[in-house]
Amino acid sequence: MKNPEVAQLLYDIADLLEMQNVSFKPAAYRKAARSVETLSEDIAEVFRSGGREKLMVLPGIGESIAEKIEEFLTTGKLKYYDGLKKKFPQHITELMNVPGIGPKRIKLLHGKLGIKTVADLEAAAKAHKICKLPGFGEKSEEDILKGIGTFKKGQERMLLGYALPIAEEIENRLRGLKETARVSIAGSTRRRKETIGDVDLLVSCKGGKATARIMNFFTSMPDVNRILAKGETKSSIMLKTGLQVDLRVVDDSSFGAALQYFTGSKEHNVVVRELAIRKGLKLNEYGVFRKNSNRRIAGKTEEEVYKAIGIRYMEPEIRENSGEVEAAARNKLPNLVKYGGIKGDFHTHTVKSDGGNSLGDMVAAAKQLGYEYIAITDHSKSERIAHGLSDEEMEKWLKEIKAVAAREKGIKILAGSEVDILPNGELDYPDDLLKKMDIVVGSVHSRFKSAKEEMTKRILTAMENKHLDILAHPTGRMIGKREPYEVDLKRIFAAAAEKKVLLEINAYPDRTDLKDVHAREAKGFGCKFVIDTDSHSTENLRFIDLGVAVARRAWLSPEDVVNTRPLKELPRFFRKIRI
Ligand code: DGT
Ligand code: CA
Ligand code: CA
Ligand code: ZN
Repeated sequence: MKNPEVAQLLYDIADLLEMQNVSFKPAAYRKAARSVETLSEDIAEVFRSGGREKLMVLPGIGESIAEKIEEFLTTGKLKYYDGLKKKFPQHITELMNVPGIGPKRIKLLHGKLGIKTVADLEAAAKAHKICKLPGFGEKSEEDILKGIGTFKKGQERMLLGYALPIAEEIENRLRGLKETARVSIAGSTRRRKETIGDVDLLVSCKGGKATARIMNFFTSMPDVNRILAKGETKSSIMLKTGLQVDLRVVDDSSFGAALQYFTGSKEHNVVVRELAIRKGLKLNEYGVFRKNSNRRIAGKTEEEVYKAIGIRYMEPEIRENSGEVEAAARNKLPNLVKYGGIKGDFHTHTVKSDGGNSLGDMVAAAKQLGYEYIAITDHSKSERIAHGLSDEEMEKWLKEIKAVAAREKGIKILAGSEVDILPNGELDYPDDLLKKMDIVVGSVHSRFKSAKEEMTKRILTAMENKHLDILAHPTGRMIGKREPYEVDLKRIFAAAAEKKVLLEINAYPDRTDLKDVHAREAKGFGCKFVIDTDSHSTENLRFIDLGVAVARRAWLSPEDVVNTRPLKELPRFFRKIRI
């Protein structure tokens, strides 16, 4: 999968161009980067199958960028990029990835303090050298240190949305080998945690000799950068994308026990093992054994392992020692939302604002997914960078969407907007315009650093507006890029339940906002949810399962999530949707 590498290259070019005060081009490169980053197919494969022309079919990729991607894919280098970099200190692109400092400040820090790397930056901040520079203060120095923290966290762990396709690709390759019997992803990837430290894979093999062949195959895959360890039963590799993958090979009779063990979490395993001991049993990665006789009573499947200990099988997403073992013992496990159980998306963008595809493309893609409905929610006027629509433009756009909706038979198209929640809590369009929308999604997109009370009031005020249907990405975080804003979530949840404002679980890979623990807490307040992709292209619609994963980790049932409901039930949850 070449996508992360190519996307990073395009992002870096955008940053470098921005540092030279070039206009328009940086935005074009960022759009292209996002398009590649979120592509489901391997970009190298796209290129192989149809050359530069095929690349140019992708949203946001024109001839000049396609040419550069081609050069990078065929030679592994890009002259244009190397040329741009020459004009700046060596590690400039690394510094650009630290949230909170932009091109101008980097130039200044380099000029005044000779800062070249993130390590330099951290040292200078800790030595209080930065706060003394013109235009900086104690606060901005603190912010830089926080930004470095966010950056480092982001370096150590990969987003689930990017790690999962890579893991699944390797899983499929292993499954294709004649030597393997059963193959599964394990660890945090199987539990669908929002970020992944390393990917764990488990296979069982047919016969003893097969082990070596499986390991040889695994360590010599083309995307391996380094072999970290290679043994009979365990190997570790580092992929070119910087992701570590561990593979364990076990006997097929122990596959269930090994899968249970290596799926974790560690905390879940501790509790399950204690329970086994209390029942006079012993549990390890080889099976469940009677303590006295050491006779094995289970191990082939996970279901069998849990059953032997006297509890129900539980889905990997809830194995976090947060009450699941007790629930399983009392037969009180939740009925979790299902992958593939979503019937529509309430938050999507088109080329009308900052999306990469047309209304027609988005609708066709939603139909392809078998959806019953899709809401088109382009940005409101204050979102200048995202080409938000003025009152008049939005009014006209709603009419256009509704005209298309009236002709469309295969899917219900809802005309709406992602409307900014302004700093004073007002929505970014007047009420008589909001009234014309089938659906209103409200978002905070500015002043992320407001004090907690101010931000809380801002959102509570927005929820007073009876036109608001959905509170989008309620904490504003972007994993590895931006910390959540300070807000009193308990008060937000209480108000959302009371005002019947739906809370979004935004499925976009670096958002997953609300996150698992917050969504679970909100359910306790009686809140209802929607799972949305915030798609900026047709490709993004498939992120929906990342949102379903969050909902499952939050113990949500289909009853809690409005877009598991068929179209005919939507009027129960939205004031203005008519069917
Ligand atoms: P990660 O990689 O940080 O995203 O998180 P995990 O959960 O994938 O952790 P990892 O890769 O260190 O180990 C995979 C699983 O193996 C883990 O979820 C549970 C199991 N495991 C690893 N070490 C231990 C241990 O010391 N005790 C127990 N009970 N289980 C362990
Ligand atoms: Ca792991
Ligand atoms: Ca591991
Ligand atoms: Zn959006």
